[in-house]
Amino acid sequence: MIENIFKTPTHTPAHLFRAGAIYMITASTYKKIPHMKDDTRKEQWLRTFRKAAETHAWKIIAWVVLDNHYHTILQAPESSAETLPKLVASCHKFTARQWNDEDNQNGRKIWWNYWDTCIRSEKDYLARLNYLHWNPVKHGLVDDPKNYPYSSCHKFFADDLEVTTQFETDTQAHATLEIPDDF
Ligand code: NI
Repeated sequence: MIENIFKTPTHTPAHLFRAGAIYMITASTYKKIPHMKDDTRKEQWLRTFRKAAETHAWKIIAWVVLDNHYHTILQAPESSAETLPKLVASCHKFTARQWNDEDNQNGRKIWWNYWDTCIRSEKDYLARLNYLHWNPVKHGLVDDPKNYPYSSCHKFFADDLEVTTQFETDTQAHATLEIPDDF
């Protein structure tokens, strides 16, 4: 189980939706190979991604990790969002090296592409947040997002019943989002 999930305020102030402040990232493994099938690998991804975010002063708002991809929502530092490629590259480089060492496969390509979208409204933010936490259901892993341990779902909604209700009833909005997710 992933413990020690940081807590974030669930009501993100509207002023955060200034240009370039909040991003959704999706990244997948090369050829959709399930390199993160093991719990340990999912934990390693989370630990590494957190470290990379911290290094570049980005704040992780929400995350979900599956066997061959992940989705996260991030807040850029006040200065600018230009360090995002560095953040992702750093996480991918470190995890690739670690997993290739473990599997004795030097130089193997682990990660494929990543996609980022700037979130510009609170409505879009909530729809994407719901999409992210419902992702294990979409991928057929669980019936209820709360039964999937590798996301920020639990802590995120732990003490905000209003948002939880919205979260559970807003699944229709997911259909209109254009998020690469054929994994
Ligand atoms: Ni997905």
